[in-house]
Amino acid sequence: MPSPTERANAIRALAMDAVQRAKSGHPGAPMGLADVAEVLWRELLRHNPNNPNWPNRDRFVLSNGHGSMLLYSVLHLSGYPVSIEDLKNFRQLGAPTAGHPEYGECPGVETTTGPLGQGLANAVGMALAERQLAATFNRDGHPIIDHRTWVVVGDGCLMEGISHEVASLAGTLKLGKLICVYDDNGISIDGETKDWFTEDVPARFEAYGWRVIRDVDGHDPEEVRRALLDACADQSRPTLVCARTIIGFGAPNKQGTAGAHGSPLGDDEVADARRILNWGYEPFEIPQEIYAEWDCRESGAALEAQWQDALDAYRVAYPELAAELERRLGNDLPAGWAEDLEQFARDAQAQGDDLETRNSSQRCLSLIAARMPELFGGSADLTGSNGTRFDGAVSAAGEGAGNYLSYGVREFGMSAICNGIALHGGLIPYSGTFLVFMEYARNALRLAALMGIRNVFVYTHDSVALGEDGPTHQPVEQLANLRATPNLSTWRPCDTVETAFAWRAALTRTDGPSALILTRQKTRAQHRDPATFADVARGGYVLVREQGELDAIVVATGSEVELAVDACDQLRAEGLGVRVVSMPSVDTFMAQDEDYRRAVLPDSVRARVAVEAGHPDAWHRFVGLDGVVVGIARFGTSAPGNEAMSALGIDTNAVVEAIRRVTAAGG
Ligand SMILES: Cc1ncc(C[n+]2csc(CCOP(=O)(O)OP(=O)(O)O)c2C)c(N)n1
Ligand SMILES: [Mg+2]
Repeated sequence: MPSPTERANAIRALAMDAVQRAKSGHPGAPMGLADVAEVLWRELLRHNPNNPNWPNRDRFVLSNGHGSMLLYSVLHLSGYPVSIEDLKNFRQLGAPTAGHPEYGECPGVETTTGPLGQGLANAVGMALAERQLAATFNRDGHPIIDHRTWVVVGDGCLMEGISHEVASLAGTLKLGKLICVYDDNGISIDGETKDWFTEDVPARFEAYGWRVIRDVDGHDPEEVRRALLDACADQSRPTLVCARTIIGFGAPNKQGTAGAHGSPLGDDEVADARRILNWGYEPFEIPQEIYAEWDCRESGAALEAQWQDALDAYRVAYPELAAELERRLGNDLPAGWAEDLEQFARDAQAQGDDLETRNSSQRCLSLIAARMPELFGGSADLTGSNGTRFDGAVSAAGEGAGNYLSYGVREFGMSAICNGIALHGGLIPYSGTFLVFMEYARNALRLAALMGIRNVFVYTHDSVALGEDGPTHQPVEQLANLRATPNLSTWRPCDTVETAFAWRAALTRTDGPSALILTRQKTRAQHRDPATFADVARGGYVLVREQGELDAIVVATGSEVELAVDACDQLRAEGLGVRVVSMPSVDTFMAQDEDYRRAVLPDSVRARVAVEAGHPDAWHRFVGLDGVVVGIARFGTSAPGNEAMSALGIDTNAVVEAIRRVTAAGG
């Protein structure tokens, strides 16, 4: 019978062979972590290779995503639909075995990892989601949601600041079903970490309130088993298991050095490693008896079947709760919320109240949350400013069920935690901060877009008009950055009506995140033609139609829409036919059919102006070389909001002047 080491050597061989064949990749971490993975995946992880998405499975996150061959190997060996051909095609075009694990590309990959540290944050989000769902749905004798979240981190993840943010919060929240294994190998790319990473990691995690299991020999399966079982036994707080490992274990010359980290070992070294590991098989050859030992399909099916039985019993005992749970796990939104939100928009249109769009957003949220219990909100210590807390929100910081979390001043951690919540399923996260601090969270937003998950980012204080806090807080280039992010839908509404449409779009969207860009200051409620009301959903529409000839078009977003409308009114008196196009969502508008886009922005009219209190460059796609963009290409200034706007050239006069210029130019 194969020994644990032989089973682990299957991972080592697959990792070094796949990296060798791809001529690139990271053999070191998989070879170093093979013994840990062998115990965890074969004995402790509760998963079903036949149904990688079984809702009550344990979650596993490889935060050190460069070790992707570890994950692909164990998925293959355990019986997931990841074939030996897939491993041979590691890192090749179209293969599910991408350089770093990609969510949605490979069965069993729970999240996209590679940007170090974020996997740990995703795992915190998953553990938090599990606890919330358990608190909501479990009843005595019916622990229908009950699973662990496992995450493996390397030195790199723990050097990254985000690990501090999220480990600190996980400790405070006492996420007891979160178990983190630290691949403590003392090596990162530049060499031995003793010159740049010397803090006492166990003491650091203890200070966060974690339980720490120190000094585990990561190559001794017995010790690893004991540590992991021990970690499972205490659910009062998260656990860090510090596993000392040797990077590239088995490669005679490169093990224990950065040379094993990120490049193929080389043919000779691979051959020597085979000898040292006593692995006498050809590349990609795994003997049947080792496959048989790894195969988790039967045990996994049994685990899921047990849960299905429990679900049947739960359905009988709590039919309504069970139906609600299944609705949420099935990603079905509750009936009626979108219609109610549209009615809210119609009422807002009729009432015409001038509001800060952050305040409009809060009203939308209160309406939605009352109908959508899976909504899970929060803010990075700006709850009041962001307007993210809805009526009746309950704190999720305690043991009981909640739907709102104060994440503390942790923008990046919060955003990546929300990715984890979205990935877990059963909850729909949104989170708030100031637009300018989006940058702290930038890469989590990018990963949400890359993964195509529903996660809503609320960014308030959206321009220099926020005023006295000055240039450190006044966003300028952020909107351009958001709009340049593939698969992110960005909305900058001008009033309550557009804000309601933005929320509807963000929550209806299932294949990617949305950013809602909201004002600190009041904006004017706009009049709309009932015939075009529904066009708000198209992301760009004719808000004010020209009288007579169409002489010029002004495109505006958010708080600048009212400047465009005022300019249009002023010029109408002079006999100029100006059309105002409100474009709250450029990406949504660009997704409309060409006929619609041309009807809004007729090709024949080249006299065009765009106005937005942000960086102007991107607007030239709409106004062309003949057009003028009234924007801000410098940092802001500390002054009351409207003074700052005027000082930076964003006011009605500037728009009027710009229109005069483009019409005089004969466009
Ligand atoms: C945010 C981020 N910065 C830099 C990198 C590039 N990078 C990949 S692995 C690595 C070193 C990681 O060291 P460690 O986690 O100890 O991995 P090991 O060498 O032990 O496998 C770096 C800097 C990255 N993937 N993500
Ligand atoms: Mg390391």
